[in-house]
Amino acid sequence: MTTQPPSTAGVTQHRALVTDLPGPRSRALMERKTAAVAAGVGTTMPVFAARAGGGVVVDVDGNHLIDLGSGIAVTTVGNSAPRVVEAVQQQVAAFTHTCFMVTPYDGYVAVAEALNRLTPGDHAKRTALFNSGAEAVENAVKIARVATGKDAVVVFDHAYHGRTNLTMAMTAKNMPYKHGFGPFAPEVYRAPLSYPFRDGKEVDGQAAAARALDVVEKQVGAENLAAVVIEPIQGEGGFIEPATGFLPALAAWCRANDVVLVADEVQTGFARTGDLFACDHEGVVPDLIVTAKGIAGGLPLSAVTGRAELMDAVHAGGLGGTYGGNPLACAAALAAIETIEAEDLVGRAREVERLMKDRLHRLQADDARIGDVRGRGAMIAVELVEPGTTTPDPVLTRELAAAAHRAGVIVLTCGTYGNVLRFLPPLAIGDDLLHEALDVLADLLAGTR
Ligand code: PLZ
Repeated sequence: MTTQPPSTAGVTQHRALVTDLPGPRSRALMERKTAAVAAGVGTTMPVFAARAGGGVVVDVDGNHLIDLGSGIAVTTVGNSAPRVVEAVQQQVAAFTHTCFMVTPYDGYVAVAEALNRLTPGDHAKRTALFNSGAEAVENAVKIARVATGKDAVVVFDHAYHGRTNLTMAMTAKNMPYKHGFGPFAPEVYRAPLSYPFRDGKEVDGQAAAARALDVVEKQVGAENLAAVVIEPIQGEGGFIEPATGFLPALAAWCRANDVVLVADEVQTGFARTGDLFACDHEGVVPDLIVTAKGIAGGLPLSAVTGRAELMDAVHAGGLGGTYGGNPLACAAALAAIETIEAEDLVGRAREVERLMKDRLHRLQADDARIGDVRGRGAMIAVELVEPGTTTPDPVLTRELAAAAHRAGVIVLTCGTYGNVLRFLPPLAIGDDLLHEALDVLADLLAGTR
């Protein structure tokens, strides 16, 4: 139950198109973008944002779009959430940067304390702050290597961990993330995931874990392995929830074999999945947890939090970076965390799941192209297939997403096969907007039959 009405940052909460999408101002800006910005930096929609709040993004032509993307799972507390705005305004007027490694400040320490308190497990913890998800994943690997004295890293099929050199090696999908950018960092090995929709019922969580661990033992060897890195629900890979028991079995194996279990909760963290962290769902306690995105209400911040003895294994000066734990980002994070707790956004994410899954299951019941409805909390997806099969339908997925965009609903796609429509609404969105977005989707599905 929300204890106060969700914040809308002064943005009227409705969908309204006053031009075709993209409108003339967006089209003009897109021309400037093409002339000025590197072609490799793509955009999901050719529509430029002017302001945003609640469940709405307003574009430069005055169109009001329903936001089912949250800037890729970032603005979980809403865009320009009031506590975030106030905290950042105060901080920006006090000081913008000293570098924590030069003259530290209390905001960084307070964020570390909050993460140590909130992340799974009641053991002694430490936290280090960085800027991006990829940077934090890299640092988790650095920490695991020093702490174990071992080199190898195991990741999974369909994984996404970032675009830097080490994290490209860890990310599964070639296009667009890796193509032409090698050679990649060595000592990264890939194990099969648990993917219930594609595994079928015969491969339960235990069996899928045994399959993965067999690959790890035969092809890597626990005595060479520093870390197993996994997204508890895969994000870019297709919102894949492993079967129950998969994550606990991996965790038990890591514990028994002196291997650091790293949960990449960059996309799943901070109430997104209807738990504060997705690991909480099955009571899995990772040794290190990587967070970013939803942590700071839209400001760039990421973190590695974990067992004190692992985190403190690194020599002084071994972890850092000019901007890591920037004071504005820390102020925003403290305000975002306060918002999550004060407004029970974990509970709100569960309500969003119920509403969306109820509607999507009803759509699925008479549309065989919806092969699977899955995800948790406000991280929900449909996997689109050729009717009655598991053969991916990326063309339909692309068409539906493009049509939703033209209708003023921001949706994203994902998945190794490009056939997953995913929904990541901000938790400041109202039920009426969610229903309206799903009405649009239902009409579009009906129109493509
Ligand atoms: N780990 C689980 O989801 C970022 C990437 C979008 P950064 N996902 C969105 C794109 O096309 O670049 C992500 C993630 C998981 C790590 C990352 C990387 O986080 O903050 O983008 O570096």
